[in-house]
Amino acid sequence: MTKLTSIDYMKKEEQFGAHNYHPLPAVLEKGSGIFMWDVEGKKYFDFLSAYSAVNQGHCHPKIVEALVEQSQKLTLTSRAFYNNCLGDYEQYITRYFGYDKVLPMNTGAEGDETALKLCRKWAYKKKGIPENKAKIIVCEGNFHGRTITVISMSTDPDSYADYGPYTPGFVKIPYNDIEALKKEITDPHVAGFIVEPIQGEAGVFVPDDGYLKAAFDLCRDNNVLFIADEVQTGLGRTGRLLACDYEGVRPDILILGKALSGGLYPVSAALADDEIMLCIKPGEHGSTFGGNPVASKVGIAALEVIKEEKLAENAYKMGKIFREEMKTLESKSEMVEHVRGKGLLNAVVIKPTRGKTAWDVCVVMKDNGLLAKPTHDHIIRFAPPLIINETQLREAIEIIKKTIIQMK
Ligand code: IF1
Repeated sequence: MTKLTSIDYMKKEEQFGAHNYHPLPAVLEKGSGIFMWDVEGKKYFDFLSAYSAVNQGHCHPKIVEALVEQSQKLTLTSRAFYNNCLGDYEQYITRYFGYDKVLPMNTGAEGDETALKLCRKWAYKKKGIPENKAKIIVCEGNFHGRTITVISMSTDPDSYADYGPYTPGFVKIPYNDIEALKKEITDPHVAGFIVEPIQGEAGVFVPDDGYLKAAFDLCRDNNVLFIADEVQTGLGRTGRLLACDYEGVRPDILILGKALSGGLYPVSAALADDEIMLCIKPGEHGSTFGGNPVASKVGIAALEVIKEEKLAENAYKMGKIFREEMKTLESKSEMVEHVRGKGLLNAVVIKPTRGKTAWDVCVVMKDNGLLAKPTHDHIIRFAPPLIINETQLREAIEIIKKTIIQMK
C-alpha cells in the first residue's frame, strides 16, 4: 500500500469535505509538545496551538492517560443519570476558579450560548426586565463562536452574511470604549455585557489598561452582568490564569473552552454563583455530552497541568521575550508594522510589501518549519503552546525573523 502524500490528503478533503476552511497546505500526522510533523515527516513549531486549545502541548501524557483510562470504563451516561466523575470535576473546577457552580458543555460556542441564556433567565427572574425585552451589550469586532445567535452578535460579514434572520436583543458598541458602554448601560432593559478580555480573532486587540475594570464597575453600578469570554484568553494564555486577573476583575459569568481539555476533547464551561446559575431549572438547558465522564476526567487533568507546570507564569516570561525580539523587526523590515499581545497571545501586523501578504509570510514560514496563520488578511497570530522554553522560543523567533527579512 503506497503511503499517501500531503497532496493526496488535500485532494481528498477538497473532494469529500465542505469547503468551509482555507487551510495552509500542511497535512499533519503527529503532535507532541510544541511540535507537529506532517505526513512526509517534516517537523514544525506549532505557533497556533489550535487557536489556544493546546496550551498544555500536543498529546500531553497526563491528559492522554486520563482520556484513555476513563474511555475504557464509562464514556457517556447522558445527564438522565448521575455518574461518579461529574461531581468531582464540578467541585474541582468551581474551587479552581472560585465560583459556586459550573454548567458543563462541549464547545466554546455552547459555553457562550449558555452564558447568554443564563443572562436572559437572570434578567427576567431576578432583575425584573419585562419578558423578551432583555438586551445584551456586545463589542464590535467580537468573536464568540459560529451558532446563529452568536453570529447575530458579530460585526464581521464573514461570520454573519446570509445567515439571517438574526437573533434580536444585542446592542453593539465599539471595543475598548468606556464612554460608549456608559451611554448604553443605563437602559433598564440591559441585562449583560459580554466581552473578550483581548479580542483574539479581531487581531489580538489588547484594550487599554483599566478598560475591563471600568467596564466591570459600570456593570456593577447598573445591575448588569459582566460576562467574560475567556475561551481563547483563559487558562494561562495571556500570562495569568485568566486575562481578567490582570485587573482583578471577577466576571459574573466566566466562559471557558479550548484548553479546558488540552486539545484532546471538546470541553467548555460557564461558571457563576448561585444567584445566577440557579435561574436555570431542571430540563431548561443541557446537552447530550455536556459533563460526560471522559470530559470530566480530561478537564481535571488539563487544569492540573496548568497549575503544576506553571504555564501562566511561563507564558508571561516567554511572551515578554517574544515581543521584545519581534519589535526589533519593526526597524529592520518594512513588512512589520506593529507587534502586540499579552503572554503568549501575540500578533504581528504585516504591511503588504511588493505584493507579498501575511499569507505569503505564513507559507514561507511553513517551509522554514513554523506554523502560524493570518487572521483578517494582514495580521499573523503567534500563539505557541505555553510549555515552550526559552531555547525553543529563540529558535522559533529566528525562523520568523529569517522568513520576514528574506521576503522579497
Ligand atoms: C473557527 C476564530 C479564534 C473564540 C472565543 C468562543 C469561541 C472561539 C473567544 C467558540 C473560537 C476558534 C473557532 C475556530 C477558529 C478559532 C478562532 F478564528 F474563529 F475566531 F480562535 F479566534 N469564544 N475560536 O475564539 O469556540 O465553538 O470553536 O469551540 O471557527 O474557525 P468553539
